[in-house]
Amino acid sequence: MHSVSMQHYGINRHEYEHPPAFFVSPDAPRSDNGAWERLELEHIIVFKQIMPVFQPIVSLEDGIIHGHESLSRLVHGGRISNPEELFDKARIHGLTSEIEKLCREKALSLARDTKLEGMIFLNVCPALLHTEGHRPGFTAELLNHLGIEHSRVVFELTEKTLINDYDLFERGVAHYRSQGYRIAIDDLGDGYAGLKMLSQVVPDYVKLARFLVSNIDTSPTRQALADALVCFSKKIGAKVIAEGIERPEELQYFRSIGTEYGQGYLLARPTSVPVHTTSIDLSGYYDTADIKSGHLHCRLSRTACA
Ligand SMILES: [Ca+2]
Repeated sequence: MHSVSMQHYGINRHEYEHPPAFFVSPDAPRSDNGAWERLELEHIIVFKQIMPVFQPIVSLEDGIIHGHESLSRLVHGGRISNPEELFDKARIHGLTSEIEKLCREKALSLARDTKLEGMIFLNVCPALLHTEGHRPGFTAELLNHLGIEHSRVVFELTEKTLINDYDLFERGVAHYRSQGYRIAIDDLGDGYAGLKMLSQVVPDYVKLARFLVSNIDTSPTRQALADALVCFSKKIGAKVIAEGIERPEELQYFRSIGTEYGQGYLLARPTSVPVHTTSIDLSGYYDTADIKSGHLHCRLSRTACA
């Protein structure tokens, strides 16, 4: 794979600082899609056309902001319209490592520039932990350069690509851990590999998949599954984050079973300029009856987990 850089494409400083929007003619033949996709990806990489946004991760006990997950938005104006598609196409074209490095560089630089406080959660594809071309120490160099402590960084591992070699995967995680980073299992409940990861890598955090969180108050089945996962996580010493909380009932339910943290539109939307507040007021979401039933449920959970 050749390197994708400004020099490689003969781009001058002005073009780099004022990047043109990426344009694909509607008349471009569909059979050329692969070539256009590659060009589009290279355009994003060369002009660094990713905008990071941060979404707070909040304590469900007292509303204190524990940290932020960094998410990536595309600003290049091309056909690739969302981050999921971006990573799918990058994998097809062998550019996953370049795209992930770009997202990481942009996120950490913005975190430093905006004086973001607390933990910084970064998404990483586990397959990349041992992918050729992903230079070990890249993040360490970047963090040292930006003056951000390693212990503030949490890598969220998800199964965007199948993990074929678990020994290599475990060595990759051990390597990250030895450098002081924290580990989270992302989207737990979305696929069987998440459970396998959980059994092999004792994570610092577990993030419950959105489908488990959505409308949990109306589904005894999802409640049973969430209760079991929260209970299991407590046993192995991992903190649980319920992602995608959009309704007060969801917030109330997860608080009632002793879930440490929540994330979602109800609490705060992702934004490129973090709000400099240390906590979010949750008092409007709990009434006395909820707290009573919450405590009861919490006691039962804790007894079951003891
Ligand atoms: Ca994530």
